[in-house]
Parts: sequence; C-alpha cells; structure tokens
Amino acid sequence: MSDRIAHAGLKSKVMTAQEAAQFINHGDMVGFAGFTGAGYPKVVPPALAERMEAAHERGDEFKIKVLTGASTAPELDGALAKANGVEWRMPYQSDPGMRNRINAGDSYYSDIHLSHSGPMTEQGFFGKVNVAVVEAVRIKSDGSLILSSSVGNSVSYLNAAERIIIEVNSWQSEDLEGMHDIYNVGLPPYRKEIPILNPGDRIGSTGVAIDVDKVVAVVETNAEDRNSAFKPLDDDSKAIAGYLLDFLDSEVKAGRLPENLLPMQSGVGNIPNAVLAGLLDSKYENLTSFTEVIQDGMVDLMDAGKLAVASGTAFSLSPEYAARMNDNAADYREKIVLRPQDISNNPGLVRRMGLITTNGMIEADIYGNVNSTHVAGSRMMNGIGGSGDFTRNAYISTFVSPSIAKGGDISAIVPMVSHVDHTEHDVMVIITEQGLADLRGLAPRQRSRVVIEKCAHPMYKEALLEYVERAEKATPFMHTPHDLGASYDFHRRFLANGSMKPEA
Ligand code: 0RQ
Repeated sequence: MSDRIAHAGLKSKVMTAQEAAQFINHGDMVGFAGFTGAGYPKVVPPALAERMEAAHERGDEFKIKVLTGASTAPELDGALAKANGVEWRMPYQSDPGMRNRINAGDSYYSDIHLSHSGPMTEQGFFGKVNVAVVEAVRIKSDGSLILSSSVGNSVSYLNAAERIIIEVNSWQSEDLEGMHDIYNVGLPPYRKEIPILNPGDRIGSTGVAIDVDKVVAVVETNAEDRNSAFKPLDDDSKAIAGYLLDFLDSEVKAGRLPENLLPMQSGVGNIPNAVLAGLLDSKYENLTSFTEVIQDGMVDLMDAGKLAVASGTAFSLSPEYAARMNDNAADYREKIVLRPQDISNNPGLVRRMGLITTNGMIEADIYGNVNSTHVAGSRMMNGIGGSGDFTRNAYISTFVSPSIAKGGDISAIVPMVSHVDHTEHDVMVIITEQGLADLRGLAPRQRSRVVIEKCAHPMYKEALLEYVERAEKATPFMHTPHDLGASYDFHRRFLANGSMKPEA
C-alpha cells in the first residue's frame, strides 16, 4: 500500500475498483471529480461500466445519473456511454460517445452553467446525491484530501453525497499540495462573501475536510490524466489572435485598459491557444489570468516571466506540458491557484475584477446573438461550459470562430442563430479570420452591417445583406428587423442539401 494514505481508518477501506464499484447501484446519482480531462477517477468508472454491461446482458436495468465538473475522459464518460449506463447527465461534456448518446436520445443532458452546477447540486435541485467518486493526490492523517489536477465540483459532491469513494492516484505529483485554494461559500441564506480582489488571492485551505464516516472505499491507482496534444496553430487562428491583440492595443491606447491589461479568461482550443502564443511575442508584461483551465500557453507565458499568476479550476495540458507540470509543480505552486469551479467561474468575481473573456462559438447572428452549443438547432456539440459565467459579467466579452466550417458549407454568421446561449446584450466583440466587429454601443440595425462587413466570409456576405434588406422591408418595426419566414433559410438549405450556400 502506498504511503499516500495517512489516515488509519481509511487505510482499512482500501480495496479493488471492482469491489468499490459494488457501492454504486442502478438509479443512483453519482458526483464524479474531473474537469477537461484532469483529475477524474480512472478505475472505478470502467469497473462500474462492466457491472452495467453485465446487468444489461442479464436483461436488468442499470443506469445512473452522472454529475461531473465538466468534460472527463474515455475511462469515465466514454466507458459509461458505451455501456449505455447514463440516464441523465450534467454539466459540460465533450466525449464523442456521450455526445452520441445525448443526440440519440439515450441519455438526458442538462446543460448548466459550470459555476451553478455545484451549488445547485448542494441545494438539492437535482435530488439526493448517493455517491461521490473523487481523485486525490493523498489522504492526510486527519482524513482531509489533497485533490489532484482539478478541483471542479468535487467539494460540492463530497459535501452532498451519502457515500464517498476516493481514488488515490500516485501518478499525480504530491507537490500539487499547496496549489489548491478550497473555500466553501455555503448556501443561501448563509452564503459568505468571496474575498478575492486579485486573481492570485488565496482565501481558503489547501485540503478538503470530509466526513470520513461516509467513505466506503479507497482505491489506489497510478494512471495518467487524459492530456491531449494541441493542433499546430493554423492561419485562421493566427489571424483571429492578431485581430484580438490589435484590438487590445487600441484599448490600451484609448485608456480603456491598463498597460498590463486586465485578468484574461480564455476558452480551450486552437484559437485561444493562438492568442496566448501571440501574447508571448507581445509587449505585455505582468499579465494575470482568471480563467477555468490552465493551458500550455499559460505555462509558456509564466516561464517567459510575462504571466504573474493564473487562477483556474483545472489543468488542460498536452502530455508534454503535463509531465513538465508534474516534475516542477513545486515551482509553479506560487503562481497557479486551483479553486472550486463556483469560485473560479464566479460571475460576481468576473464583474469585480473586470475580465477580458474569449470563447469559441458555433455561430453568431447578424445582431450579435451567439450559439455556442447546437448544430442546426437540435444537435448538441459540447455544452455552454463556463462561457456564460464569464461572458455575462465580462469587462470586454469576445467570441471567436472561423467564418466558415465544413469546407465552406456552413457560415458561422447567420441571419438568426438556431439556438441562443449568449444574447446580444452580453456579446461585445465578434472575431473571425475576416475581421473584428466591435459591437459596443451599437443598435441592432447598426450591428447587422458591422457583423456582415467585418466577420462574414465573402462567400456569404451578399446573401446576408440581402436578408437584412429584405427584413427591413418585411416589417414596419425597425428596431430589430426580421423576416421570420426566411430567418432560417441558411439552416434549412444546410439540412436539405448539406450546404448553406445560396446556390445549394
Ligand atoms: O467539427 O470536430 O468535426 O472538425 O465544430 O470547431 O472550429 O475546431 O473550434 O474546437 O474551439 O470548438 C463552440 C464547439 C468550438 C467550443 C466550440 C464544428 C467544426 C468542428 C469544432 P469537427 P472548431 P473549437 C470556457 C469556454 C462552448 C463552451 C465554452 C465549445 C467543431 O468552443 O464547445 O465556450 N464552446 N467554453 O467543424 C456546424 C457550425 C460549426 C460547426 C464549428 N456553425 N456548424 N459545425 N463547427 N462551427 C472553457 C471551458 O468550458 C473549458
């Protein structure tokens, strides 16, 4: 047995993953640790999936309700989806198998803001949490847990669950201890203030106190996180990053941003990564980040001495950078803070600190409404994630996307979004490889021209302008002109002919 379990009572609870999985039953609600492929339990979920498959072979039902921090990994979402063992799930997911189950109607999916998901669970909005399954770096002698590469919703699930299963993973560096900042805000009417004024402020403890009497199993593991490599930066991403960086320069010049900018939030993916790479070559120093996930580009900025501090709830690193983090966690500990996701994504703190936010989108419409989640209105891609937490209260909110998808058959700029995640009231800037639309202070009719002119692909500009002109004739009401009979012509063409192109 590893020396990572220092609590005598919990040492006696060590067992195999198969034995631990026996504590999870059909119909249970299970809160799993894990956020963007970091810090999720790695052996109990596959053992549970085996149990589900065996039950299904016998003709018995075995499905559970799944709560996580955000997306997980093939061993968790992937395995449970393959076993068709998920009745209902929340929040964000991105596993291809899970996505297929949701879109096939085999699993219900409740797409909840990440900052809301933990407190709503503790408030009892989804019913009783039967089991929490978390990953820890070690268990201290007082029974408290040092979590691993993500905090996510683990604290909420540990608080709310009737039974607790802990995976102690010796692959994770023990030097992560000290990086976490665990602060329990509590529930209304006793919810406390969150006294964070700057991204690096630490306000809580490094470990999570738990009720050891609820622990039914401890399982030892030695397994890597799902760390996936980033794609090399493509021209579109570099162009979009360039527009954003020029925009930030002009905001500094105009006196609307300080010399070291304001805390940055960036989503995951190619474009946010290109923005971070652009910052590396920029004049900016002493930057800060108040975001969800700590990515490769932020580690580079720290190593270059340009990023003073980064606050998040999880790592989302490539395998190379994850290994580097594991070897050097003690050096990064002062500059990286990992928080529960209701604090890393807290809308009150976003407004207080004045964040510059950058998130990906599926499509935006000519008036600036943004769809982050659905293809053609019905097909779920991933989920809203933290984009709503950050966007609604940002100092400057930006959305980024190539102007076309699927080789040009899809325009990311459409007359009316087929699903709305972020309304025109919250969206300040839209950027594609074509240009940047600064929508601040513009009325809807002004916005439509700027969005089409700056962001639409030349292939689609004419059709979009035609729509606007037709809409302005179709209605006597000139605030937000729409021709409702034609608003979804782009999507209708795509569904019928596989392309939004006017000639399709
Ligand atoms: O499909 O994978 O089949 O090639 O969507 O698109 O351009 O590679 O961009 O990986 O950044 O994802 C909005 C999904 C963008 C993401 C979304 C297809 C495209 C491709 C991926 P393929 P790209 P990205 C806080 C921020 C919500 C959560 C969020 C997301 C695939 O950014 O999930 O903001 N955001 N979190 O071809 C049909 C369109 C399309 C389209 C793109 N209009 N129609 N398909 N695609 N546009 C951080 C966290 O939450 C961690």
